[in-house]
Amino acid sequence: MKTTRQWIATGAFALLPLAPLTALITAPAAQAAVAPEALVGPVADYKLYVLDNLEQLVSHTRDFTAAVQAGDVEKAQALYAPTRVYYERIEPIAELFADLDASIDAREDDYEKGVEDPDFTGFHRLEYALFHDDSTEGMEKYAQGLMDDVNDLDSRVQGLTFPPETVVGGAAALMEEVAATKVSGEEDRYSRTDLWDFQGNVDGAREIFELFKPLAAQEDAGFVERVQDNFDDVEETLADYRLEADDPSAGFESYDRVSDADRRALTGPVTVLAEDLSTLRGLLGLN
Ligand SMILES: [Cu+2]
Repeated sequence: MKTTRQWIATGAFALLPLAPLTALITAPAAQAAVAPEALVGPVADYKLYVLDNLEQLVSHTRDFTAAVQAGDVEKAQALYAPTRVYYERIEPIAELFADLDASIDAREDDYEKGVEDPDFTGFHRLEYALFHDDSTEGMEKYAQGLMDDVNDLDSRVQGLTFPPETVVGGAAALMEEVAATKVSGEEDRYSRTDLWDFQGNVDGAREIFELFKPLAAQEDAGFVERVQDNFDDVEETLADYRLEADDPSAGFESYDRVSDADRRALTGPVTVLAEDLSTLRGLLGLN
């Protein structure tokens, strides 16, 4: 979920003394040699990735919301994080469906009356019920609403055109958001499943990078290598918190167990990654 508040946070991030970002703002990269037609393939492949994740999101949301409807608190709690991963992976392009991003993934802070606000819906409304209240009472309509929104999102994206600058820019913006706000643990404050979301966000941003990588490599091979190393660093840090090293489906430790020092350690490589990714648009001539 990207709100005005987060855009501001992202903007504030841009004020940090980050050399490549500043350089990008003040002196746009020389006209890149990448031909616009060359972007068609990667964008088409990215759309397939998004549609594939949406298919998974639909089926996992069906199970998750069914557990809520059935009043099975324990099952719904267990399905919460694994369901969200598919949404978090496509978050780089959330601005293409901002209304649904709000109803699916907004936080209570985005609403005047917080948790009590009738407009506060979606995953995080259910998270509050499941992990704060330990209950599904009164949640039937929110479960149904989430399922409807996810179905709506799935059908809407089928017919959507993905502007390449939105896709490439989205990867950088999402990593900035992770470093600037998500590391604080604001996203999953009741379930403490933040690391699942981080991994989803990193997966989604990396997919974009990988698809545009051959084009970027033609412009700047050193850049590509650096970004790959950054991604590896972030993934290694996350891997330290996997419950089972060789079974990704086992998920992650509770975010409560990640110390302040470790949260800071995570911010470092994510920040560098965001900084570097923010120059990818310019490199591809998309500014
Ligand atoms: Cu999110």
